Amino acid sequence: MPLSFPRPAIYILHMRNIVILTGAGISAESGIATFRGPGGLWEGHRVEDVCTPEALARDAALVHRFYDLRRAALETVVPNAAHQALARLDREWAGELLIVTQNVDDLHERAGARRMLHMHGELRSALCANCEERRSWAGTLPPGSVCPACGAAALRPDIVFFGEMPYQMERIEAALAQADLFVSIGTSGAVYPAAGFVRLASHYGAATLELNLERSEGSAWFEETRLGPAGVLVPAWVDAVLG
Ligand code: BJW
Repeated sequence: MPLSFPRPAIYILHMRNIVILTGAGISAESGIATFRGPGGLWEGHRVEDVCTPEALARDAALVHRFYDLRRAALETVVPNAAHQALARLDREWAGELLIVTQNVDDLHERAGARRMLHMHGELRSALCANCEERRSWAGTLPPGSVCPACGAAALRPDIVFFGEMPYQMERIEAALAQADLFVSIGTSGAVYPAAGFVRLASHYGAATLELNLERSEGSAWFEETRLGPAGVLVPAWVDAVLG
């Protein structure tokens, strides 16, 4: 179980390995809708209509169109202060750092973050359902698009649907096992395996911090929770860490 009180600030002086998990909340102030709650991305779409392998098989046109629209919408948004702050942390933090994002937008990398990965896929990537090759993709991706690697008409959005295995789980779990600090930013803690990272990190001895607009489903597992918009909380936290 987590400690009852936050560890003293001196702990920051001794930490070297940081793992950060980000969710839709970090991109909310850039104008990208979150998934759950009022005005959520799926308010007009039932999640099971757009985000399962079964839905893709049933109505590929609907699913591809949904992701085409979201890929196009990336052109209209820019990274916010929270993305910029994490990119600064990436540049200036001399210890180990891994930013694991559940987001399929590219705002972390556009802000300049490099030590990061997308565990739920990327809007600007296509996946071949036949040979599993992933490739950068711009513009629309109509159903039946041909994979340049294997020639099959099997390209689909490179999105991890419910029931599919998220990317790079071994690398994430290895980083969590080494982490001195695990920070979760703007995620509801409703979707596994990401929702379980806090317990894994705690189990291996990491301090745990949640930055969110409101308490997440897994809030009780964190040693410390700070509530507020990511655009305010994240730059303040990064300033404190870089001291
Ligand atoms: C702010 C803010 C601001 C707002 N500042 N904060 C029963 C029990 C347990 C698990 C399962 C179960 N049945 C099935 C499962 C597994 C399933 C699962 O978790 N289901 C749950 C619904 C229960 N998971 C899976 O299937 C995953 N695969 C899997 O488990 O494989 C097997 C496996 C086994 C063992 C090890 C490893 C794997 C795959 C999950 C794929 C998720 N894909 C999606 C879709 C992406 C494509 C798309 O974009 O359309 O990923 S679902 C969606 O949810 C998306 C997100 O990445 C993910 C998480 O959402 P997120 O980011 O937390 O957003 P929200 O909207 O939920 O929350 C926003 C938060 O921001 C809120 O907290 C706000 O307060 C906050 N916020 N504004 C700061 N300004």
